[in-house]
Amino acid sequence: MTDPGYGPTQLVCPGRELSLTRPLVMGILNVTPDSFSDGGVLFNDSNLNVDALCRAAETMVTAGASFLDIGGESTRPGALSVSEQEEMDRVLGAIDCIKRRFDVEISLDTSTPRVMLAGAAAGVGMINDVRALTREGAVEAAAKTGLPVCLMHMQGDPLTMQKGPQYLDVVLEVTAFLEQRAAVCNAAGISRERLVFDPGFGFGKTPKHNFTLLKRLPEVAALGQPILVGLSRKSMIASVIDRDTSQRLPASLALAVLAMVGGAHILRVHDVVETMDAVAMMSACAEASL
Ligand code: 7PM
Repeated sequence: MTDPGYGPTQLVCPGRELSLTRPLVMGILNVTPDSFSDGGVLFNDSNLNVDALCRAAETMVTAGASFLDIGGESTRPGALSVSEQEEMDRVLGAIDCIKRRFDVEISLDTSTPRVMLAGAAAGVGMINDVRALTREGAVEAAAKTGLPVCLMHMQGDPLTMQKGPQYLDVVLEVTAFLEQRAAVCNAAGISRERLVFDPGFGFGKTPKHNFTLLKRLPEVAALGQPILVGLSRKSMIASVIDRDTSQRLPASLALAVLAMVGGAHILRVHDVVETMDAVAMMSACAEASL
């Protein structure tokens, strides 16, 4: 639970300081033709479906989302990487469409330096890199943007990460990786205040690894950075109960509450309306007077 008494209290985006005393919700707007849960509703036959994008964004912003996460390169296990220009075209159209209509922070889900720079110029509020700035030139590009950056742990790459992931201690290895990436960022001029840490649920982890990370999330939160978690509709749910992606809302809400109790500050979810209610219940409990 994010005790208001300690830990990070705010995240600074250009033109907005977001308070972290209550967990924040990040709505997922996957603009890839093959996003695993909404099956390319927002982007298909290489055209951005602007109406669908705006409707989804409107619902999420109205419900209280603090961020909308826009990603143009699928990170589905086995996904082939997309060309830089294709990724650029997908995300820039969506960023422009959102920026013109909504007052909400855009989180840009990319590992590509050129896309980071273009996204920053187009007004995104945070870089969300599932590869923790490990691509050539990514640290330098992120430093140049001046934006906050979410560093996520992934073992291997999307093509191979789920082929028998192994750890001696998944929590110790994830926290060591995040600290090591933070040190690289600091050396490149990205101050610690700009860094958000994410354990990367489902990215090179077995179900047991994922549940161990969730159970021991306080150890990740103890690093002192804002914690972002992506648990929504993920396959760790299907490893326990037989539900396809469209039937995973109750379990996703249960995982969101467990993550908040464990110290998560930002919840990356598909279902913003419902998750905001879980945040309200969590906050009512956390803020109850002694
Ligand atoms: C296929 C597999 C499609 C996995 C989509 C996914 C995270 C993220 C994603 C996360 C951060 C999904 C993922 N997951 N960014 N982007 N943390 N920071 O389930 O857990 O949305 S893509």
